Amino acid sequence: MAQEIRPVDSLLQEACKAFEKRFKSKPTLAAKAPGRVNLIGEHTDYNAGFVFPMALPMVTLVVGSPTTSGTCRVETLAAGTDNPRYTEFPIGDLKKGAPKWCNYVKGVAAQMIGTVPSFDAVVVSSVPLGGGVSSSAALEVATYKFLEQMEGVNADVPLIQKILKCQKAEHDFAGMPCGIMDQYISMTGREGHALLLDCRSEQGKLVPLSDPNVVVLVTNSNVKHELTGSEYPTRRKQCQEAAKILEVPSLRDATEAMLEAKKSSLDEETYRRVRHVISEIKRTDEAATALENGDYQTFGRLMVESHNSLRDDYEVSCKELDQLVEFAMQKKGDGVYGSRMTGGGFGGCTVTLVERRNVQKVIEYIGEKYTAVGNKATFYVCPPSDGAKKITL
Ligand code: GAF
Repeated sequence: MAQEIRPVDSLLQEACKAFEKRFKSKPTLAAKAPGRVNLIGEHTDYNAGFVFPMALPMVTLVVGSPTTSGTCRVETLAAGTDNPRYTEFPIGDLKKGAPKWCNYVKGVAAQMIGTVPSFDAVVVSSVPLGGGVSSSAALEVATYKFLEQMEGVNADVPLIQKILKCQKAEHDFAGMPCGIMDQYISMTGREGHALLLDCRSEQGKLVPLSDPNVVVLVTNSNVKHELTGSEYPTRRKQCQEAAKILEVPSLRDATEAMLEAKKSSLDEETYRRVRHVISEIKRTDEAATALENGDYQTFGRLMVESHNSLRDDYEVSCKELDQLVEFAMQKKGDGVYGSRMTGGGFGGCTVTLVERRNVQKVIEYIGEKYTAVGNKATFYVCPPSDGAKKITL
């Protein structure tokens, strides 16, 4: 069975109730921001390439009020976060530390320093944590949208600056040198659309994804391998060094011919990393066109090629993700167009494009197969949803 996605109203009620209980007053401001699933274009954003994500119906909410005490007081109700769930810190001296979940809040506040007052806040979320669907970007962007409503904060900051501030929060306070995709889509997603984002120009193009006969199925492998922390920066560095060797500003500018010409100057591993990036950027562009033309067969084929490239050349998949993709693709011809790992890798989720009329059968099939190999998957049928929004209380 697919997981029920909690309505925003119910999350909001829970957050407001918890706020009143803890702070003995009603919150005055609120904002929400979604997680994301990337349809195709993985590990291309930090290479100035294309990505093709959509915003999820699962969201993070921040409710709260400005205060004059100088001390921020924040509680989270989000499942799976590290303890303690309540913490205090001075707005005048923002430093990363424990608990980890609050670093995303502090990191964003640090980007608005001098303009935002201290605040009380409660966080609640339906975005699965550590599932590779950007629970961290959702918290950063929701925090930004919450804080920007406070007096003294410049509301005219261009959208791209807001996105970059949220990305910087993640770099500085979570130590994750991420690209721009997650914060961008969380801030700007649109209901019924995926977003083809050119990470060089930072311009996005909305592509309709609202065919009632097709659904996006997100499957959580419920595993997260510890490698994640170190492997991502390593990949990023390998790409930067390869770009130098190929004498291009970034791998976006590299071609297969250039790669072949420099093959002897690259070690075998780096060669494969570059091959992934070059081919993935091309696939992403092609996939967006296929979707625009309603050509789901081509889109699905490109998804599988993307997965294979991430598994073999970029080496960011894992056994469980490979199994989920394999089981999904066993239902090709029975409603499944394509499937792949999504996000940074080493666990988290897969994304599958599937006919609506067959989705329950496909869920059952994958679920049973995955249980038989000793794991338990969680399924979400996800309509492309809106990006971050202020909520009027
Ligand atoms: C993570 C990062 F945060 C993104 O910027 C992106 O690089 C992704 O991994 C891989 O495509 O989600």
